Amino acid sequence: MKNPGGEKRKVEVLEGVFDANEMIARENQELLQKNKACMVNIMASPGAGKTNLIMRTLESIGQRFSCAVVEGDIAGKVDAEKIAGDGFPAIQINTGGSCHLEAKQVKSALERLEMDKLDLIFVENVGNLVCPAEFSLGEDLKVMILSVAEGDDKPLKYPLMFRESDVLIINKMDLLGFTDFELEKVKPLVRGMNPSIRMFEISCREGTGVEEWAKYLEDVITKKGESGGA
Ligand SMILES: Nc1nc2c(ncn2[C@@H]2O[C@H](COP(=O)(O)OP(=O)(O)O)[C@@H](O)[C@H]2O)c(=O)[nH]1
Ligand SMILES: [Mg+2]
Repeated sequence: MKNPGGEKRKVEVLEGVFDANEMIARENQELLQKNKACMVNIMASPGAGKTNLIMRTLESIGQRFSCAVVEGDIAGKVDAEKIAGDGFPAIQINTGGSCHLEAKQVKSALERLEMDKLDLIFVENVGNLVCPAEFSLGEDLKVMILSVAEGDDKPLKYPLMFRESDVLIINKMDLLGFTDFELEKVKPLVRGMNPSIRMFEISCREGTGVEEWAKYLEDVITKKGESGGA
């Protein structure tokens, strides 16, 4: 035996990482509840349309609700600059190589925002269909985007993300006819994996489907606003 106890120690370390994250995620939840603010975690592959979806949604509801965005990227601040350019508070987190956001990074971003004035905080997670699904941030809603250009086999390859999400946005519907993406195959497949998931078909490019999604989100924000609070 080359590494006695090695595997067990690795498992214990991993459990420790998840437990520590879970604890801070709960603190984030409490902070959000105290301020009656809603946090939405947007997860997808790089290029699926996370930033565009956030910007389109803010176009639709950003005047009625007070909104801010936390941007997670390995490096750079391109997305935060785009959001700030539209006049919304934006905080960039650089993970420096890590492929997902953790609750403690989001906590430090929330502490820099005027939480008592906010109704909605979008968190754009790092582009990745794997690890973001494993790290809770204390969010009210986990939203994943699958764009039709990525192919319709993704639920089979990345089942955890599809199982964990509350909402699936199928984006780039304007490109459907140029791809072999089979909508009628994907929807029942995802429904079978996650019976309660909400699905919206959207084109951020053309704006189609955005209103229906925005209406759904508006109801979630309003319910949170009417809940307990401080
Ligand atoms: N055709 C098309 N392109 C889109 C759509 N949504 C986003 N894009 C493009 O896809 C690219 C990546 O979008 P972005 O929002 O930056 O993706 P992110 O990396 O997930 O944040 C950009 O060139 C967008 O213009 C859409 O609905 N249709
Ligand atoms: Mg982006």
